[in-house]
Amino acid sequence: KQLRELNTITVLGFGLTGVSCARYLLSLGITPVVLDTRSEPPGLHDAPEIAAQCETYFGPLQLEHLLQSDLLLVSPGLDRREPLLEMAVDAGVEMISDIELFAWQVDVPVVGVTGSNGKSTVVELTAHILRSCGLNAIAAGNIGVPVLDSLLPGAEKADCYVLELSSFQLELVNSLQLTAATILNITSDHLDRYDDERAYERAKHRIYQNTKSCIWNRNDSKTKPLFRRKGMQLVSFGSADAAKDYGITKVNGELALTYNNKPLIKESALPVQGIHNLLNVQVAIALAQALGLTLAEAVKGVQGYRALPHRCELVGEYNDVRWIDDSKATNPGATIAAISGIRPGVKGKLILIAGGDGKGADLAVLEEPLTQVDVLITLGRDGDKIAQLKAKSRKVHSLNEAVAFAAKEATKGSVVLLSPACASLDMFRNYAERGQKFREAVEAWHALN
Ligand code: UMA
Ligand code: ADP
Repeated sequence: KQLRELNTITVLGFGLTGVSCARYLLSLGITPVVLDTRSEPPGLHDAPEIAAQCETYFGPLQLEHLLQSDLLLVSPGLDRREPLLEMAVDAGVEMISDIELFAWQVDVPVVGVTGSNGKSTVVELTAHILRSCGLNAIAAGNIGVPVLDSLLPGAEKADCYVLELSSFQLELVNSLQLTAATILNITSDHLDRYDDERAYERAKHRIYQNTKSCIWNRNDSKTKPLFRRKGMQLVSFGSADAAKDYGITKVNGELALTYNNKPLIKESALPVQGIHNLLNVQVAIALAQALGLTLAEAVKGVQGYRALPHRCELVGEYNDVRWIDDSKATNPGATIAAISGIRPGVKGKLILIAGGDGKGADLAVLEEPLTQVDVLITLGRDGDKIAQLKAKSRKVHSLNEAVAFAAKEATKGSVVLLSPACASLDMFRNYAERGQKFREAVEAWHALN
């Protein structure tokens, strides 16, 4: 596409994505108009030099700014159901995401990962495998690295990309050609941004639009491509063994990954544990294979991977009680995976700290998994909704209070798990800050007691 032929390109949103869009356009000699509904968007402080080179309007959106655009680059944080945006679409203004602009320019193979949970783990692990085989694989997208940054002049040339794609980003993608892509799982999330679950699922399925090899989860039929285009390959993974594709079996009482029924590697030889992580490893191997690695190279490449922080991370062990930070569990699906993954190894009590901003999700799906929890501690805006699901629970107002109560309840062999099933934004800057505060609270309590 000839971007330079367009009169006005407007960047909507001036957070991480907006800044990277504006920076990229400036590098092409194009001066964009930049809008953000916030009067002081983060980009103003993080990249004042970019703001200074653009025409900027911050504060409530004005329709005329949208209608004067030949192309609108919309940040993922903006709800497309916003009436002014709908009016602009109706008036024929083209609206794309930064991912779509990236797709217009990229000239090396790209694989994509979406799903309600496990995206970042799979993206990092896949990139790790590829790099261990000498490929310069760039991990980008929703993981926190805007895709266009890697196309700036002077940026290191990638051999391939592993993109984490959120449903918000996928809504505005049409021409991304993926060598392989996966929907890891679909559980309730982001219902504050979608009219219903179907709309969220449809956004996720856009990842298969122009994909050669679609990697889907046999445990979750919602992840299977809705149609099979000519040339499209289907590859599956799942927790049961299968004659074809990736599975899991038991070898001498221990879980092992399989491919076409043949054991590949045992769980104890992997750098991540728990069934959900075994599924993540299967997908990372499948993505790496789609990019040309042999099965043996991909399996070997898993070695040396280090799990990301705040995902079932052990942050302390005191008096035979383990404290686990799963702050990244921002929806019920992730918390259910944590409870079922951790419960079998708990000899004492399983103490769960949950609650926060539920984002409109149906928290009632936690009721059955909560029967496996011995002590429930709730906090945050939607903490009460979780508390209602269990006969007995303790409501607290801070993580310090939660840690103090948990420490008193814990017996030898217990596990205290922070896995909130909710976003953190009602009480913290983000999930990472929540996890960090948890760790600090755990350390502070044990320093004093
Ligand atoms: N916002 C406004 N007005 C605007 C623009 C944004 O109020 O005009 C608000 C949004 O409602 C949102 C916040 O600002 O609450 C951030 O939105 P943004 O579009 O500016 O976000 P970026 O800083 O560009 O970060 C985005 C992704 N954020 C979202 O999708 C909300 C980041 O994913 C991603 O890492 C980054 O682009 C680079 O690609 C974060 C995320 O929370 C981790 N993603 C969601 C998730 O994983 O569940 C989808
Ligand atoms: P995402 O990028 O999709 O948020 P992460 O890898 O950051 O995924 O993990 C988010 C949360 O989901 C963590 O709490 C983690 O323990 C949990 N999780 C990781 N992989 C899976 C999976 N395959 N299924 C369910 N939950 C998972």
